[in-house]
Amino acid sequence: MTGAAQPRTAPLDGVVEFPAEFAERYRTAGYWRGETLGALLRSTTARRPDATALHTTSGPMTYAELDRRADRFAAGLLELGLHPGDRAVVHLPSTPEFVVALFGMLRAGVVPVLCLPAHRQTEVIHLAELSGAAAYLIQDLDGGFDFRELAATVRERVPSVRHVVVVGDPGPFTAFDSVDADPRELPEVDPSSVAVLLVSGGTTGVPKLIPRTHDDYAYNTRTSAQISALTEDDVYLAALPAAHNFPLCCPGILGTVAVGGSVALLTDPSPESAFAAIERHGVTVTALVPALTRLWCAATEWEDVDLSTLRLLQVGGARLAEADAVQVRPALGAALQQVFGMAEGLLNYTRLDDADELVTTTQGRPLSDADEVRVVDADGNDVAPGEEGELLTRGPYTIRGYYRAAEHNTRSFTPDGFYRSGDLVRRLPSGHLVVTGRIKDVINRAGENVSAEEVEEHLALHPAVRQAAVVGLADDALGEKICAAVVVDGQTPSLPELRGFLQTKGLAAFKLPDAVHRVATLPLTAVGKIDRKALRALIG
Ligand code: OOB
Repeated sequence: MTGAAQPRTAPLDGVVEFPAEFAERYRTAGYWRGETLGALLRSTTARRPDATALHTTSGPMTYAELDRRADRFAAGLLELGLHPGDRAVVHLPSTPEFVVALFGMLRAGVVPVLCLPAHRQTEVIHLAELSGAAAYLIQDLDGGFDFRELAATVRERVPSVRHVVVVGDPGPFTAFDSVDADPRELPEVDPSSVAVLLVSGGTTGVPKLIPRTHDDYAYNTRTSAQISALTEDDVYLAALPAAHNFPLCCPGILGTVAVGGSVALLTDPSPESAFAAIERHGVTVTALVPALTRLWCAATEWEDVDLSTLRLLQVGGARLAEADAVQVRPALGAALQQVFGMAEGLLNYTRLDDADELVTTTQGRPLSDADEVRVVDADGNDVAPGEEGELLTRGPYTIRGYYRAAEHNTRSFTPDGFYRSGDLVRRLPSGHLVVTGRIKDVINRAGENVSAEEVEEHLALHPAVRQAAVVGLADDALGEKICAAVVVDGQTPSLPELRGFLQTKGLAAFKLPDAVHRVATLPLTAVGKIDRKALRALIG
């Protein structure tokens, strides 16, 4: 249904493009093949129309059916009045509708802004405003939360949002199932245009948007699939939220579709529900954060299930302790693959034929020969081999700038286009990286990135709080827990009170502090910034 006669999608404003000589190099080397993500599904469907694309609660959905539904959804979106190049905030749990909507949007040239299910009002309004979203896609209810109420607020506060599309009972909005029209000629989507806007963990007050192009994301997907040896015989379980880069594309859902395998989706990654899904669908590959990995390994002690189909467990998002890494094979019977990635681009994988020692003690090496990685000291000079430093990177699938964030980009990228990851690493002679810490102030709580500044900003709104600072402290169960230090007038608000207050401000549950400490003053650095290192020592 791609019509050559249709106009090409116009480039989005506020995107930092790859410099021409790099784009040229990546094309010539064959990293960028001029393919769109919508076409990925098309070619698998042509090859394997009757194979199972998705396992749904009402049975298997074939590639032919997924392809048809994606086309009908794309046509339905255009009929609704959306235009190629429009943005739409997608706020759906991991369901078949997520996959249909994603491919439909990719084919219509409508750019999805991929919110995580746990995001709430603050994040959604910010992302809708920043992207100038024309539509907001939600599930009616999820985990006891009514997204239609949130949608009403979003519409009120963000005038660009003209349409709310609801999976389930639509209330006053548009039903997902009604976004359905006979396939029509679809716009020609430029492979170098932005395919998706991913949401960053964020180092500043609010999340940033990460523009990933069809070309770069397709390369990311295809090569990840090769590294994980994914084939049409694989059944991939999306246990983490589908909107996250890891289960979406590393190789995840998109990688599985690219090779013609089957995808099973999970909204609850607890061992009980995940193990049942693995047994039911014969899952071969899945991806987890370290906290869940530990939980799953422990649960094999009491859950009596057959996990023998599982061949590969990918673990990433936060540092996996060696003690947990060595448990994976004995407990789950699957090989371990560590993945150190970032939505901004660079992915590191341990390889399937790496020695056990590398797999359990490193976070892998870059996906591509064209990934440029530098490890630098505080002055930006390369450290000696094996020494710790900040990871800077540039390459065929790493962004050159956040979306509509010119000022921020001058800090997050070097003048020659390297992304400053904020991660501290050591590089081994084999090229494998060991993540040793982070210089940016993002707290990694159970694999979720939480910006210290964002929580601080909200805490400071409490009437009794004069000043607030937030740091992550090591925690056995969570990796890091969120600890707030507050300077207060009068009585110190209790932890439950502060959490309740932040929730009324619309902060997502995973960002709420796990502990609160009263301090007389906050330690400051020489230039007057909060000295988190000193603070950690104070309250840790
Ligand atoms: C993944 O992506 P993001 O964008 O949610 O978070 C990226 C940050 C990294 O900069 C690093 O600080 C941390 O999360 N991280 C790890 C890690 N993987 C990510 N820290 C230590 N060890 C690891 N294995 O989290 C992500 C994206 C794609 C694949 C996997 C993870």
